[in-house]
This record gives sequence, C-alpha cells and structure tokens, in this order.
Amino acid sequence: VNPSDAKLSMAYIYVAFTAFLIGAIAGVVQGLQRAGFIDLPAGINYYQVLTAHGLLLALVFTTYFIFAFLNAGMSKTLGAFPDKYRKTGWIGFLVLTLGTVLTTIMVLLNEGTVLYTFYAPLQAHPLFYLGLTLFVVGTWVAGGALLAHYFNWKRENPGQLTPLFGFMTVATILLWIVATIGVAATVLLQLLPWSLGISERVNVLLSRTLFWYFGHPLVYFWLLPAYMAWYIVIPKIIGGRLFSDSLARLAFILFLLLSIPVGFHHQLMEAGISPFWKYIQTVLTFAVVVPSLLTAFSIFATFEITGRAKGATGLFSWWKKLPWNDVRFFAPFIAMLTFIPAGAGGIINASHQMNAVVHNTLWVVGHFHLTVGTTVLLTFFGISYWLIPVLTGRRLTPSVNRLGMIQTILWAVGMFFMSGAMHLLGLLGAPRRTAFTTYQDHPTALQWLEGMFANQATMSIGGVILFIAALLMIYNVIQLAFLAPKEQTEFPIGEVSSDASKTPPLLENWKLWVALAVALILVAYTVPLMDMIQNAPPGSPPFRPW
Ligand code: HAS
Ligand code: HEM
Repeated sequence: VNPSDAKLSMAYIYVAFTAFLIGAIAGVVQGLQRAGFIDLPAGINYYQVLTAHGLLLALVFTTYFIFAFLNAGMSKTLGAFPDKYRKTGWIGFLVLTLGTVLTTIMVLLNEGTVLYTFYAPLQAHPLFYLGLTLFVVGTWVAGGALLAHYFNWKRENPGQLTPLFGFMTVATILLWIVATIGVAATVLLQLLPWSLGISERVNVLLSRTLFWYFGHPLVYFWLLPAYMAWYIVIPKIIGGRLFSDSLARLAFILFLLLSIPVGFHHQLMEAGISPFWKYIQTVLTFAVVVPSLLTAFSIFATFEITGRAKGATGLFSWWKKLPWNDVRFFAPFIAMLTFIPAGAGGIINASHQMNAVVHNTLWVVGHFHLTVGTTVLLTFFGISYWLIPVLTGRRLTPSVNRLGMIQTILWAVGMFFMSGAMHLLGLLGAPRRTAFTTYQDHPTALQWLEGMFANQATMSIGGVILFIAALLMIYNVIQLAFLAPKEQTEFPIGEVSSDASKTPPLLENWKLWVALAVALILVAYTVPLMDMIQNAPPGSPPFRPW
C-alpha cells in the first residue's frame, strides 16, 4: 500500500476503534442495566446509552473500518491514488468525521436520544440531523474518490478485467450511494425541517419507509467488505486460490440488484402498507439470500480444493490442512460459522407469520448481534490483524496472534451466551429496547429473570465476556499500531484457481446493473410511496419522552 494512502486508512482505523471502545462500554452497561444489576448514574437514561451503542458500533465503527479497508485495498490492487483523488478522500474523511463528532456530542448531551434508527416520531436536536447529513455527504465524497480511482484505472487499461478488489469495492460503494438517497431524503425533507420547527407534524410511515429503504442495504454494506475478505484474502492466507472469479462477481452484482428493494421486511407488522407490496418485497428478500448461498458454496469449495492441493485425500481430511493457529484465518472462520445460524435466523424473520412472533422482541437483537456483531465484526478483526501491520510497517507477532485467538474465542463464547439468551427471551416475548425499570414490577416480565439460559442475567454475563474480549481487541490494536516490531507485512491478495472459466465482460457492465437496480427499486417502491404521500394522515407531532 502506498504510504500516503496508508495514512488515510490509519486515520479511519483510529476513529473506528475509538468508536468501538465507547460503543462496547455502552453495550456492557446497558446489558447490566437490563438485568437490573446496575443503575445508571448521573441522570443518564437507558435509551441514551442504547442510541450511543447502536450508532457508534453499527454506523460509526463499521463505516470507518470499511473505508480503511477499501482505501488500502484499492491502493494495493489498482496502484497509488492519484493526488487529486487522495485529496478528495481526505476531504471525505474530514466531512464524515465532523458529522460523526457532532452527532455523537448531541447523543451524549441527551439531545439525540432517538436510537440508531432515528426515524420519526422520536425527535432529536437539529444539530443531530445536521451531523447525520455531514456523515452521509462525507461518505459520498470518500466513496467518490474510490469510484474515480477505479474508473480511471479502467480507462487506462481498456479491455482488461478489473482487479476483483476494485470490482467489489465499486459494487459496495454503488450500493451505499443508492441506498443513502433514502436516508438523505428523510433527514433533509422531513426530520430536519420538523426539528427546526418549520413543519409541525411529520409523516411517520414515510419516514420509517425511507429509513428502511436505506436500513436493509445498510446491512449488506457491512457484509460485503467481510465477503471481500472471504473471497480475496482468505484464499491467500490458507495457501490456496479462489474457486471462481465469475461466481464472486456475480454474487456482488446480485447484492447490488436485490438488496435495496426489500426494506418492507422490516415493516411486515406495519399498518399502512398493502400486503401485495409486502409480498413482492418478501419474494425479493428470499432472492437476496441466494448470493449468500453462492458465497457459502464458493468458500467451501476454496477450502476443499486448497486442502486437496496440499495432499488431503479422504472425504473431509482437507479440513486438517487449514491454518487453525493463524488468527487471520481463525477469526473470519468463526465469523463464517456464526453466519450459518445467523442467516437462518434472517430467513425466519423474513417469513411473515414467524415475523409476527419475533418482531420487536429480543430475538431480533440476537439476530443482529450474530450477523453484524459477530460475522462482520470478527471478519473485520481478522482483517485488522494483517491490515494494521501492513499500514504501519510492523508485523503480527506470535504473542498478538495468540492473544487474537483468545480474543476470538472469548467473543464467540460471550456471543453464544448473550445472543443465545436474546433469541430465547425473544421467543418468550421479551421486547427489545426496554429498560429494566419498565418491567421490574411486571409479573410476566419477571419470568425473563428466571430459568438457566433464557435469562436476562445470562444475557448480561455474555455481555461482560464480550466486553473483556473488546478490551483485548483494543490492546491488540494498540500493539499492532504502535508497539510491534517494524517489518514489511504482506497484503494478502489471493489468485483465482487456474481451472476457473474466463470471467464474462458483461459482469463489468456497470451501467446495465445500476439501471436494473434502479428499475427494481422503482417497481418495489413507486406505488407504495405515492400511496403514503397521497393518503397521508395528519402526521405526528414530535415525541420526546426523555
Ligand atoms: Fe437481518 C433485522 C432478514 C442478513 C442485520 N437484520 C435485522 C436488523 C439488523 C440486521 C441490524 O426479514 C435489525 C434492524 C432493527 O434494528 O430493527 N437478515 C434477514 C435476511 C438475511 C439477513 C433474510 N441481517 C443480515 C445481515 C445483517 C443483518 C447480513 C448484518 C450484517 N433481518 C431480516 C429481517 C429483519 C432483520 C426480516 C426484520 C426483523 C424485524 O421484524 O424487525 C439474509 O441475508 C441472510 C442470508 C444468509 C445465509 C447464510 C449463508 C452462510 C454463509 C456462511 C458459510 C460458512 C462457511 C464455513 C463457508 C443464508 C455464507 C463452513 C464451515 C462449517 C464447519 C460448516
Ligand atoms: C443493542 C449489548 C456489541 C450493535 C444492544 C443491547 C444490548 C447490547 C444489551 C440492547 C437490547 C435492547 O434493549 O434492545 C452488547 C454488548 C456488546 C455488543 C454487551 C459487546 C461488548 C455490539 C456490536 C454491534 C452492536 C459489536 C454492532 C457492530 C447493536 C445495535 C443495537 C444493540 C445496532 C440496537 C440498538 C437499538 O435498538 O437502537 N447491544 N452489544 N452491539 N447492539 Fe449491541
């Protein structure tokens, strides 16, 4: 990675892990509060902490880490960024960071206690929304620099297949840009004027719909960089080759096409949207499972082919040839394993009748602590163990590698207890987003404190183990960023299996894919949105219970 590009990636890494630390503190605190183990001091309320936790981990940590990774990978595979694009990248970083700081301050001041989903009728201070706007604009500028670098390379190398890393980066950034149009619309056209007092009431259904138009592709914006590591980096680390370049590209194109017109699966229980449109979006939701199944197939195939190339002969003996003691492999592997039950949980959520059972319960919180909180997070940790040394010119020492293995195991164990208990409590009817004080005198709710596993106490013990794992991760990051011995570390980029068939150029036809994505969005959203606007109820006044 070019040293100047490495600086920008490291700037992202510093902010990412600072957010991670504060977010993890908020996580353990609210876990302990929910079980009634602690009271929050100094007038801090549960929902304020919950908002900080959700925003800092799910939006700030992820976004910064993703840009660190994409920026470094683009510099490695397409060459150093031309000066003007690097400058644009820095401008994006600065705008993004200004927005992040502003929003975080408003949350800490209890002026932005609107949860990480921030749709109406909960209302924040206008500066909270201004911060969000800067956040989104910052990502557009930073993402624009990545796109420009890619298309510049394409222009300079006509007829050549673009490197897989660049291709996947473009799919991820395009997905993000198209998705954030929804959130920009609700913030600029609804929430900001409403919080400034320009409009008195707000169309809640529209605001939630525009949020979820963004909110679901958001989860794939987190997932795709993890998949990039699985497709591109893991084959190299295990000493093998990627099973198929075309299949990998196809999976990313399918995500671009299918991950946006599916937001209604977060609104299946919501009145005001006709069942027909919910049905259409549910069908598309099941379609967007396909690229994940392609990924599972592809990664399995890569493992098996690599093991066999190393001499394994029995049905499963290739398993033994995988580098189990290397945290760069082990952490993402645990992430993959977790994604099997996590994905199954997603399919349950998407099934209408079952959604009626789990919606707004702790089950859903259990689902996303497995998906983003483990699959994505452990993959990002796995990336950190080699990316930070690459960027700082240091090496991953055996002791940090060992600690990394322990860190990964602790995370998995903590999550088993926390997320496992959340899933079961959810099935028993325990709602999400609920402070202990709300249910402490309720006889049914007190059952959530009984039992061995399905227990709020189990949940918080898992949370404490996770918190210890989080601190260990911070320790490892400090080691790799500042203290490990200086040495050149390799950026692992896997090659494609030699017998894989040639990649069809059609896969690189971005105009076609973006046009198809837009067409699908128009089909899925035009009529229901018009309906929401034309038949809008009087709207809701602000709701600021804290
Ligand atoms: Fe989800 C709610 C449906 C995936 C995140 N989801 C959420 C929320 C978040 C979230 C944050 O339909 C809550 C939002 C809120 O605050 O309200 N989700 C799905 C479906 C999928 C899915 C169908 N979700 C994700 C991912 C996330 C994420 C990924 C973050 C990164 N989700 C829902 C629905 C709701 C929902 C409803 C609304 C619930 C409600 O009512 O509120 C699918 O994409 C999942 C497909 C995945 C698979 C797994 C493939 C397995 C692989 C691993 C291979 C393993 C290997 C290792 C190679 C089918 C790729 C092999 C080794 C061995 C030893 C075997
Ligand atoms: C919510 C604990 C890590 C994302 C929660 C809740 C708890 C919790 C107890 C609140 C449940 C509720 O009242 O509904 C923890 C602990 C963690 C951790 C102890 C580890 C130290 C993470 C990570 C992520 C994450 C790594 C994402 C990258 C979220 C989100 C919410 C949440 C998005 C929902 C916020 C909302 O409902 O507005 N977490 N969590 N958490 N967590 Fe975590």
